[in-house]
Amino acid sequence: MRHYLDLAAVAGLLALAGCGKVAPPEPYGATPSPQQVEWQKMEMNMFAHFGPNTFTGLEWGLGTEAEDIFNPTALDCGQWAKVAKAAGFKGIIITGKHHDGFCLWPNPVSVHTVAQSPWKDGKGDVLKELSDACATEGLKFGVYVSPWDRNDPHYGTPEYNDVYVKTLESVHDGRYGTVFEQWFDGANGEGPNGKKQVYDWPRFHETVLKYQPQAIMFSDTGPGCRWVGNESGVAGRTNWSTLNIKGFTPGAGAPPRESLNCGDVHGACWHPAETDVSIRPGWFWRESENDKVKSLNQLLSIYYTSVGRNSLLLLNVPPDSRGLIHEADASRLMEFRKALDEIFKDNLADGAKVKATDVRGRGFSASNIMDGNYDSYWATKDGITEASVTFDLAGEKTFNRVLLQEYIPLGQRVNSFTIEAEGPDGQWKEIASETTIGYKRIVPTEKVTTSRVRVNLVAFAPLTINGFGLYMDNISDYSE
Ligand code: FUL
Repeated sequence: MRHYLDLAAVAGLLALAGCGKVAPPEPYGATPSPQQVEWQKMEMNMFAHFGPNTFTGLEWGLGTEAEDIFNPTALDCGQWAKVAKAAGFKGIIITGKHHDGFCLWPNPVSVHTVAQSPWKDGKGDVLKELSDACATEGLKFGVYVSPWDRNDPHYGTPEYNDVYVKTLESVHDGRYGTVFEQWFDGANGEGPNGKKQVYDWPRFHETVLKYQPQAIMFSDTGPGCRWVGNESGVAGRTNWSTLNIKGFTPGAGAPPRESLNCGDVHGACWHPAETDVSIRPGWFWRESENDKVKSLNQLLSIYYTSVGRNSLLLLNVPPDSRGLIHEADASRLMEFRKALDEIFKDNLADGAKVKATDVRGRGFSASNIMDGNYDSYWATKDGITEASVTFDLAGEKTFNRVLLQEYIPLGQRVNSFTIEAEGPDGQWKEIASETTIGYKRIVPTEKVTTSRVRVNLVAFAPLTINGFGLYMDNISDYSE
């Protein structure tokens, strides 16, 4: 009998628990694929522009460069990967082929490649060396394969699309392992016959996905991620990861710069912004620019206007003519890493008591924001799209950066928010007023000392917030 009662009690408890279970909010609008979420979590990747331009000093090679110009004296992709890893990048994207058409791998459909160069007696393969080095360091490997080709004689005719598809195949068919990102730049100049190429984008995309179904494809119109609309490292202060692409194509037919920079509210596709910018004035290495590597302050500012504005940062660090990342760039990257670690080491909101004006129910409490688990978040009830969350800090804290994260697997929904700090008089004072959050938003504020912070949010659907942080940046002078 006793035994029977116990079982009944347990069953009752289980039933109660079942009743208390609350369903998560419905996804809102366009949502990311699991690969796009993983990609966004990478936050910072390294771009490596390398090829004939590294030896000629040109930005856009002419395509007529002799192959023997490509002859790095000490190429060491292991060094690139070690520097990238130490700097905190999660992947490297290399210009396998830039507009001059020279291929850094022995592309079987081209006679303008490393195989025709004196480097390693024509037996070298930069993509092989870099993909192996990335694997050794636990970095992801990606490629830029320029559709525009100033060397290929077919360029400007339908045959070129066949050549380009075969070119893509020889990069993506598995010989270099998994490719996390394919970069399609939009430049589309004239071919040798004076004609512009009509690109077969659907076929290009199919080709990549056939071999690399997980690959994120970059272009002005996605489909994996979008260009941010400038090369200065600045995503929109308002930045939706959604974009409308109907009627647009990469290159000359790209969406307006404003859309690329800020996304489109309620846009039909999930095309998050990728901010590509060079650590040097040019995309390729030049001896004359060794003293023009961006300063620590500039790099930190770029970090805030890219990663801090719901974008991934793709920072170009071009290897030099030896085939190494130059000391000037490498040491600046180490300063950058050190500064980021210092600024973001201590989340001054850790240990805060979190209270929200609305909670969806069991499993969605406000304290989820601070639990460090990406997939647990605070959510509000259906119909509740405006709410405030208050952080009672573990004592008085001084900060000048506020970090917020939305749970993007369910879409991007916050449309505006304000941040307030409680003054010594008990009065709330607004310290920031902004629009979007997305995957990650870092808001600069004045230097504030307080023990209570409140965030007031307005969204298009129930709120889903999974991260909050307060940090003190004593290093950069960044403000908005
Ligand atoms: C552009 C190119 O024209 C530049 O040379 C550079 O590679 C940049 C990242 O993409 O489309």
